Amino acid sequence: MKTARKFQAITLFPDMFKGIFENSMMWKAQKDQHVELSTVDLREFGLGPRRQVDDTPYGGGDGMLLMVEPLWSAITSAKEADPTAKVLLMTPRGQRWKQSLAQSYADSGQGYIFVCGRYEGYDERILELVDEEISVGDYVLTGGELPAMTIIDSIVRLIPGVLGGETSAVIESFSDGETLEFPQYTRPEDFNGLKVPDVLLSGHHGEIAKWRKQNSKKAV
Ligand code: 4GY
Repeated sequence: MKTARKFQAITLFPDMFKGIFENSMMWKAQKDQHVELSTVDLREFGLGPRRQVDDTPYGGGDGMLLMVEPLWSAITSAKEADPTAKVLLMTPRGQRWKQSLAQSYADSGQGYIFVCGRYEGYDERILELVDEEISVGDYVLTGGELPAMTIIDSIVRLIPGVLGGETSAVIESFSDGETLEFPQYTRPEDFNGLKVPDVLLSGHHGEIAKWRKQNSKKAV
């Protein structure tokens, strides 16, 4: 029996992942034992009766930082569940996520632990436990949850057997790393005067392929 790869998200807001982990693709990927998606509630590793996870920065400055101890315990706990998992920190300082990375993470067969920060940042010492720092773009969000969900979604759909139809890898575009999708149309042929390009109705497969190539957006 195949054992599912574990994707664990460490977060103060586990409920944010519910709708994502339960969408149809994610649900099927889990049912078919490709992945096991779970959250680790950082609050459970907080300090003292108040389960404190944040504190003010040494040297002064605005806002609060996630403390090293609760994060360290949460990551250690996630690692116990999956000792070979790679630890990924969601941060605008990280390497920019892109399709080729999604592809290699999908191919790796690895488990992953997504560390989702809040407040003004992390105590830097947490980097001792981090394998990769990843950014989804040059903007600052209120937390790492949306980046983690974005990354998980982009990986899971590339795991062989997950998407279903399977033609998509061919149609799709970004997979060669150079092009985005070409324009596509479905019925009707004429919507209030907005027409489908003739070549797509022509049945000339060579011409269609050429048109699609010419009309693909180049990735930057
Ligand atoms: N952009 N790419 C991002 C982000 C939120 C304060 C550190 C991003 O990946 N993560 O904006 N994360 C911040 C919130 C703590 C992470």
